Amino acid sequence: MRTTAAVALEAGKPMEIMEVNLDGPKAGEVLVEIKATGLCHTDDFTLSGADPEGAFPAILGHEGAGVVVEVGPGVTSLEPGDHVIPLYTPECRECEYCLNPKTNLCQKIRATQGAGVMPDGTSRFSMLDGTPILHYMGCSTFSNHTVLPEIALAKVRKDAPFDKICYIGCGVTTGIGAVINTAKVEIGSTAIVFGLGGIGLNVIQGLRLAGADQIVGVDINDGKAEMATHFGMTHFVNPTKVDGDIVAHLVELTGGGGDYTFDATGNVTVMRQALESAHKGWGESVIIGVAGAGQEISTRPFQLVTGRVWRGTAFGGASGRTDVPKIVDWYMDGKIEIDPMITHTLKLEEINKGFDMMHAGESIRSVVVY
Ligand code: NAD
Ligand code: AHE
Ligand code: ZN
Ligand code: ZN
Repeated sequence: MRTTAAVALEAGKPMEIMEVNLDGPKAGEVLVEIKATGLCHTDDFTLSGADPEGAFPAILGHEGAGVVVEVGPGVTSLEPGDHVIPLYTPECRECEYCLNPKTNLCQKIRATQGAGVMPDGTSRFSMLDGTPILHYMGCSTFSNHTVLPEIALAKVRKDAPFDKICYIGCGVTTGIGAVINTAKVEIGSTAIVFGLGGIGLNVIQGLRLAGADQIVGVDINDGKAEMATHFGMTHFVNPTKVDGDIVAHLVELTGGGGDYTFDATGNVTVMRQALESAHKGWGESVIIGVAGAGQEISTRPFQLVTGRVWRGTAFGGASGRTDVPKIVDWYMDGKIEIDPMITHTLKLEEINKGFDMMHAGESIRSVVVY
């Protein structure tokens, strides 16, 4: 079939909207009509050329929701008409990783997914002249139709709005899951969240859900404070307006440091600040942000010797086929909020404008509706 997609032809260039060929689903695969997709900073990171795994031409996008159109041979858990959320972290339920409750990082298709192809080593997308186009994070939600492995789709209830629940495909689950699954924050905790964008705001709402007492938000953009307060932030700090050392300031503000701190910026200097503003003796710092090729984190080992813990999280530690339908229920039941964070709704033709607004700090989440 033919479908319409935003194609990333090369790093650092705007995507181009074009008709592309899409082959039907092979064994174990599913054709999905994407109804809506969010724009995550990770898409921007890959488009910029900073992603060591970035390869072009590719169809980016990994935060979608849609409807099953056709299933390939052997698919048993889905049928046409089912509503689904694509999973860049699949859940095969049989690999060594899926069988270990300590991780959500299913490795069943990680190698081919990282190479931009389906599990059989080929792409379903091509240009009209036949040139192959790579998949991205196994999802490619910047295409109106896409093909995914069955194990990379969460089946969700049919009454949930696509233009909101698409955000559960990355930002919502990552932020809330970092608090609940990865940090396992306890009631009454003190927390510091660096970066109040599409991920950091969901960390904040996760902290409120978990019953944290003090929730400090840190961002260089004052414009992010109002929304963060709505979601549960109790104190805002703009590091560009702090006299002296930001870590010392945060340690004083929290009475010794955060029980839990989170990086949702992707900036390695900020990651160090997050670690060092965790409480001596027990503070845990969770890295969510993704840093570019060649960038490294550092700190004095003494910071760890004296009891701070440095950890990271992917997709908020969530096992997607199991957890994502539950998070959709939380949204539909009013336990979590999504709507205010979706500040802009765009057509596919306007997708590059969405990334411009992300760069300018004007948006929280932009969502493309097909
Ligand atoms: P975003 O652009 O919406 O938000 C980033 C925020 O960080 C902005 O508000 C910005 O003003 C702030 N910021 C930038 N530099 C800062 C600094 N020096 N100090 C304090 N704040 C600063 O991005 P997002 O979509 O929220 O993504 C955040 C990060 O999380 C990105 O690196 C993204 O790639 C990553 N991410 C990781 C996962 C995962 O599974 N680990 C999932 C989604 C996103
Ligand atoms: N390709 C990058 C790594 C990017 C990365 O860490 N991605 C996160 C999800 S970000 C979603 O917005 C992730 O899931 N990581 C686990 C994995 O297996 O990729 C690089 O540095 O090579
Ligand atoms: Zn993402
Ligand atoms: Zn698995």
